[in-house]
Amino acid sequence: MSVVRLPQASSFAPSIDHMFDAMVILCGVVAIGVFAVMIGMCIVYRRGSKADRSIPVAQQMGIELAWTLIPFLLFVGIFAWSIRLWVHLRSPPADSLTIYVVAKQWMWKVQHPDGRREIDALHVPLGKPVRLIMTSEDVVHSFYIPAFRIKQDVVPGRYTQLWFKATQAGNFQLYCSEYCGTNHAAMLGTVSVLPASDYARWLVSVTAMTPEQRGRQLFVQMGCSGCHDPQSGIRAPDLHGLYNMPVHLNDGTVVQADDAYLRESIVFPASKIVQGYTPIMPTYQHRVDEEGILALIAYIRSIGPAPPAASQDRSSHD
Ligand code: HEC
Ligand SMILES: [Cu+2]
Repeated sequence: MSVVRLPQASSFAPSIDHMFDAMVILCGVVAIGVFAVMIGMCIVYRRGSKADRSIPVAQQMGIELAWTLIPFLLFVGIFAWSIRLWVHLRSPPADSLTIYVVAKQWMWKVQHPDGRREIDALHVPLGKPVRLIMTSEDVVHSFYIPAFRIKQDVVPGRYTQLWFKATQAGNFQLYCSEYCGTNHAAMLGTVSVLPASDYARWLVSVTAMTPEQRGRQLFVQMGCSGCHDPQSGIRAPDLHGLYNMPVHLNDGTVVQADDAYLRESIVFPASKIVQGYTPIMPTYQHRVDEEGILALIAYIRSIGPAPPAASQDRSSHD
């Protein structure tokens, strides 16, 4: 359809618009059909008209089957179509560029993998899949880029993700679309899509610490290393190679050390205790903000497999 509309600036936009158009057309056709019959009946059977008002007989199997099966097939068709699209929308490609987003009343804070940070702005490369890992410092917000046709709630205490591939260079509006307090309407940002070479230049135009470096700094400053570095005298699990591995807990269950688990281990260490350890780790809730937690997780993820000498625990985990 050639209706005036927002730019289709991501790889999702055309497929989402097709689906939307199809549903508008389908609903329109049904509505027109229903209203046409209604108005026709009103005219034919108006008071005083000579229409035949005898009670119609016989069941008409053909018609009943048609009006049951056709809508049924249409609905199932739409369901199958939207599920395919949904799965695609929910599955970031493995080679995506990961960018962290922390929402806060009333701003968007962005952390790039190479260390650059920005507020109320998001620079992304053109034509490359980008995955956003998002959380909130306070209330529920919602990250919404209409030109990309993507929207996702950003929830405190939880990581939600979103991915897209920008297909058009330029600036696009970012909104918060979940009412989040007084200045909700001003919680705006600009998404700038840059051709790959401009993006690379933009990234290095300011030198900053990477999340891993910042995470290591916090890990030392906040005393984590005093317990967790392999050479420390205190009995605490070695975090080398922990990321995404199964962890045996003292209640006999096994969990995966994903981002959510690591966050919980830092904020509520007492809620899941690693098998064979005593719960001596203090909570870091209110002592480190969401950006700090993301940096700590980035650091833990970066310290890959344990150096052979320090692999006492992880190897016995499975
Ligand atoms: C007083 C010592 C101590 C300090 C300080 C400490 N931890 Fe811990 N940590 C432990 C112990 C003991 C465990 C295992 C028991 C448990 O699960 O609570 C643990 C568990 C963990 C786990 C789960 C490990 C696994 O194998 O599943 C993570 C992740 C973690 N800590 C990260 C941190 C971070 C990040 C910090 C700093 C912000 C920190 N710890 C500070 C002692 C400590
Ligand atoms: Cu908001």
